[in-house]
Amino acid sequence: VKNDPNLNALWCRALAEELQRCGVHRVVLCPGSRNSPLLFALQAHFPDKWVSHIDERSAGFLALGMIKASGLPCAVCVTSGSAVAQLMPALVEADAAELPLIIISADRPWEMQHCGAPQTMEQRNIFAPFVRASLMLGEPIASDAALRALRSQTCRALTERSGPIHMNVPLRDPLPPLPDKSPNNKWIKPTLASDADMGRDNVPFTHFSRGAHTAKQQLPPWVRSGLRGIIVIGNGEYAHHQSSIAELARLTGFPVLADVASTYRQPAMPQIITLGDVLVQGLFTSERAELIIQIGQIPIARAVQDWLQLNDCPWISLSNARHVDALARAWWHVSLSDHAQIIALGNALKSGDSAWQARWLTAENHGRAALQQFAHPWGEHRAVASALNYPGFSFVHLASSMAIRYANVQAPAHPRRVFANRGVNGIDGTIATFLGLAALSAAPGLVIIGDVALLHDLSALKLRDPHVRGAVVLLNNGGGGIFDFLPVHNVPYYETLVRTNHTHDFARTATAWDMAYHRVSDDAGLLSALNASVTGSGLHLIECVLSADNAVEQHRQLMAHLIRNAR
Ligand SMILES: Cc1ncc(C[n+]2csc(CCOP(=O)(O)OP(=O)(O)O)c2C)c(N)n1
Repeated sequence: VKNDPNLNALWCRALAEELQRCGVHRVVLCPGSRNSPLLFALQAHFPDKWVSHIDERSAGFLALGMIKASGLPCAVCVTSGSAVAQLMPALVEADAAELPLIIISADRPWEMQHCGAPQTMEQRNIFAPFVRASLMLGEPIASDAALRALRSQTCRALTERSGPIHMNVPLRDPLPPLPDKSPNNKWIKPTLASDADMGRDNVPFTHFSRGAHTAKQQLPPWVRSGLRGIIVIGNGEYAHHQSSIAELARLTGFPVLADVASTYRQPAMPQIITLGDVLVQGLFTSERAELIIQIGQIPIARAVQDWLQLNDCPWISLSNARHVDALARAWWHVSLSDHAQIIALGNALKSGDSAWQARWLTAENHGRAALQQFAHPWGEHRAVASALNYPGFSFVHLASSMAIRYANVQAPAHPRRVFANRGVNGIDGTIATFLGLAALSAAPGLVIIGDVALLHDLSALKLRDPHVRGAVVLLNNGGGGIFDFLPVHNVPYYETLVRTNHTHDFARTATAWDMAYHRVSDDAGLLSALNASVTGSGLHLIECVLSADNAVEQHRQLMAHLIRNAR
């Protein structure tokens, strides 16, 4: 990769080298002519760590899945024009969830801007509200100073605050990495100093330190031991902060209401409450906490949100930059990265009211026993419970809408990771994100998804790598079932305008995408299809045929049973 036949190849090599040396884990490459110098350079610097895909929207979500699976930054490279705009859905999710999605867009040079040149639009700062850094490069220049600046600024952008970044890279013809034989070719490779040409030896060109934490704050006077406290954790990627959170829980003894995709519902974590939704509507309805610690996003269950707000007590928000305080309740805010401050907090709060803590844990145990004993009829809860409890899947991805809500009740604490795109709660990109997660996992994966979300992202199935194994469990209730739970279901034209009822034939979808297909309408059928997907090869589409008529009633009956028994 040292020989650069033309200036674009040199420029893009320097860029790709710094991305690799700064720790970018995978690259997703979308085809185009303007970005072809970037494609070749990235492919050369990420051998075995690149994948090519035609649809930029899915490519963005694929990279997002890879970031979630690895905990590392991943990049997506696109050509100029509308291709760039296709990355917006994955980007807004990455922004809200604070995930390091690195967008690299090729652009036309300045002389082709604002004059009607083909495939050219305003790309500079197009993503400004959603990125932590926008590196808007100029056209390549074969000079030491420019190459050093390219390397240094790339390093800086990659070490800005955690979250997505955008690099816009204008390139002039001749584009491909071929020698330029045209008579007016001005580029003859000058003798460049080796650090500008080759960078430093396998380390980032410039190391940027993230800066020291703010001075330690004095704890407020209301932080004291013996309190009836509670910790709530919303869905999100908190794996980097798990030891701080677990230590805080251990020190305080507070019950931890952990959402299904909060990275905390793991048996190794202390005091997990999975049935917070049930307990706040039952045993604890009229009881109040003396201190609330909210970690990350607000909890998904509306009942938990409502109950929390009834508590007129101090509220601490432990969060990263984005999820500071959605309910505007916090008295005090501490950064989730500030391990020392979190431990100081835990030490000052230890130990909470032990009788209160014991009652939450006992009610949780009774509730889980009642959940297991409940004779679930065939329906959405039954399908989700069977899929979640089926052994052999190495990770689970949950679609927004009802899949994650049913799973929030059904999922026990389990060592495997549970993911969901809950930054902005989109139903888009669910399959592509799942395939990004699956690309980094040798064992079978499971995605549970509604029919509308699957129809929304069918083109992502093209992404399928032949090694991907697992199951797409489709909850087919013929439209957006979540809306049946809302008052809107009584309004005329509801079924056409909101629920968007359909009779799509998913068997034909499976044939078109060459997937093994199972159509199941009872639990035995589902279990045998799950078995086939865990033991067989490839990705299986398991369509659960569900009635649109009884989901709301079944959910209410289950919740009533759990509320009665979780005491
Ligand atoms: C990108 C996007 N578009 C629209 C919505 C609004 N929305 C929320 S749920 C939903 C219906 C989902 O239906 P389905 O995937 O079948 O799941 P179900 O509601 O039946 O569980 C829609 C359209 C959204 N969240 N995201």
